[in-house]
Amino acid sequence: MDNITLARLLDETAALLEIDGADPFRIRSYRRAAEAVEQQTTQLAALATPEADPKALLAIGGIGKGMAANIRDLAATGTMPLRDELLKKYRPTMLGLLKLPGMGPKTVALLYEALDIADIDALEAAAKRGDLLTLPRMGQKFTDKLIQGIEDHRKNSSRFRIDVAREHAERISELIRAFPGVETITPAGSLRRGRETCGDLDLLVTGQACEPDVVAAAVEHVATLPIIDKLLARGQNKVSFTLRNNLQVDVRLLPRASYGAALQYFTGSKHHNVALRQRAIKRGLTLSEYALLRLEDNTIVAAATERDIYNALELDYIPPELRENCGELEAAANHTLPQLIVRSDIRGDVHMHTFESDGSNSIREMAEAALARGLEYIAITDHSKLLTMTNGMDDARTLAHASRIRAASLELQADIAEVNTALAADRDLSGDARLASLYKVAVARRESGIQDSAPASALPLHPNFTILAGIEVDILLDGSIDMEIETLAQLDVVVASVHSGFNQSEAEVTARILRACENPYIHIVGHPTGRKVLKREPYKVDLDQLLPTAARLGIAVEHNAAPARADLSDLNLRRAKDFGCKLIVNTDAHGTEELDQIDHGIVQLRRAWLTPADLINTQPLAQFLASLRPRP
Ligand code: DGT
Ligand code: CA
Ligand code: CA
Ligand code: ZN
Repeated sequence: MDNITLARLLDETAALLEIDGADPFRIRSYRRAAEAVEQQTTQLAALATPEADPKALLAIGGIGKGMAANIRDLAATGTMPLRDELLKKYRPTMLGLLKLPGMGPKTVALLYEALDIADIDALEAAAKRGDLLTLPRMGQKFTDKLIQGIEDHRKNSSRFRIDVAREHAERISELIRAFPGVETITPAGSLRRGRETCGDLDLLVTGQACEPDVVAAAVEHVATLPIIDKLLARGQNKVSFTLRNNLQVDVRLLPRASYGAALQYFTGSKHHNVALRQRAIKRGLTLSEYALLRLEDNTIVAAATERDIYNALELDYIPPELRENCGELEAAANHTLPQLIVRSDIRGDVHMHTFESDGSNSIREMAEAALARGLEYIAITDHSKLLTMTNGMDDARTLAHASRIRAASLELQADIAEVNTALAADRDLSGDARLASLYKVAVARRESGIQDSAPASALPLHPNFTILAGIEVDILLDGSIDMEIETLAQLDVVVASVHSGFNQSEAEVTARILRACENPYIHIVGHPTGRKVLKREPYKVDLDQLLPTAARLGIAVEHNAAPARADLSDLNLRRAKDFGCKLIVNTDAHGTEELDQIDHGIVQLRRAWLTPADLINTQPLAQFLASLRPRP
């Protein structure tokens, strides 16, 4: 039994336990074991035989004595006692139901008990017949939502969110890189172009191991990777397989001499490639995945790098994010491609949470993490009171929190000065309990030689780093804001977002947000469409009304960089720019590491052809504050 099958059976057991109402810790132990098994780089079945050292399995994190016994049972018999027991009560297809929106384990158990529903098809049929209406708390509204949810699920389940795809790409690349002679692995296709979702992964591999005379062994290495669920195809220099989650991976191993041509070809998009080939033909050239050739004598014009190919076609190099055949060839020919935004252009991130509401870090921790990433300012914007499940703040708590934020900012600035001075004098502060972590950030920044664009940042830590006091208020169903104007007036940054009433009609949602915009203390409309990539359709806000209104009032429109949200699509970002909106990109981080989500945001901004001048948080603090909507 291979690792993937093992992991799948453990995961299935976890889901069945969940439906059975088992202890959450017990459920989690099976989930963790499934993950641990899947991460292994060697096949575990060999360690699970009676002859193998029993300690070998236990050495794996996430696998204890009981779980090791389960794995031995699974490897020996293809099943285990607990699984058999659960399968007497339930059917394995029921775990598919858990993937539907609004479908928890209790509902799944109820559906099975009452109506013998064990898979999505049966559920859909029952919902359409109106059978669910006989069950408690399942009215017409629930049924309608469910039918829509099933439809969305069918449509979405064949694509993967970019961050999920990227994570898999990195993990697989690591495994491939272990083969001697592999030098470079580049994700191509939609992942490289930065699309929000990927249909499959395209990985290009080059290096000595991929030269034609020796490639066979490298192909063998790839075709036997332990993460492979189903091997789909295996050719001379190509391996295709699927992972346990059904994500397809196409790996191509290519000699260095044609790497650029292959990278260009497999990055796409298809439409960009078609247009590029036509351009080649007009010049008596022919472009393929192997090379750009002269038609008359088949001599190679360019092949090793993408830049060579574009330049040989009298084009500037076109960044992958622009390759959608949306005018990029014309711009490249006329030398008018935009100077696309990059991560280091971002100076501030003004939408994030701490454990005052539903974040997982303190003000100081968020600030130090932002400093480590080279930011110059942040705003802490915890939730307001309407969001009770996030422990949202009322007016009094908001003001108390704001003064703590401002105190933390002043204290941090003083500490930064002390750390910078110490560093300049080669004085070690790592033993200082209060300054140790800040000192560590400073040392790391000095050593990595990160240079920010601001002159002040010649110092390891930006001396004027500022934590702004902000809030993310809720736009109520009628468009009012769940906080007093007097409170908002005392805050530096006010983000207003919709977190409820997703079923309102287009007219209702639009009027509601427009009314919120009339509140003169709102600076930023947070995640303005409320969509969740592959999970939840946007609420029906009419951007053709919202965007011009925001532009007229000077309200900034947020691109939420969280890959689950990617709130404004590339097209909507372009629309926002065309309407003259102030744009801002924020992470909405609920923990320090989520500050890195900014990368996903940047990719979408690049796909929208945006430059640093199109965003307001590329400006230094003073200009940034001045570009927020002025207070009455
Ligand atoms: P995806 O996987 O649906 O997210 O989108 P892509 O763009 O990654 O598409 P995929 O994986 O089918 O192919 C990767 C690239 O290979 C694609 O962007 C362009 C190139 N390619 C694939 N098939 C064709 C084709 O039939 N004609 C042309 N011109 N290019 C192709
Ligand atoms: Ca692809
Ligand atoms: Ca592909
Ligand atoms: Zn937020």
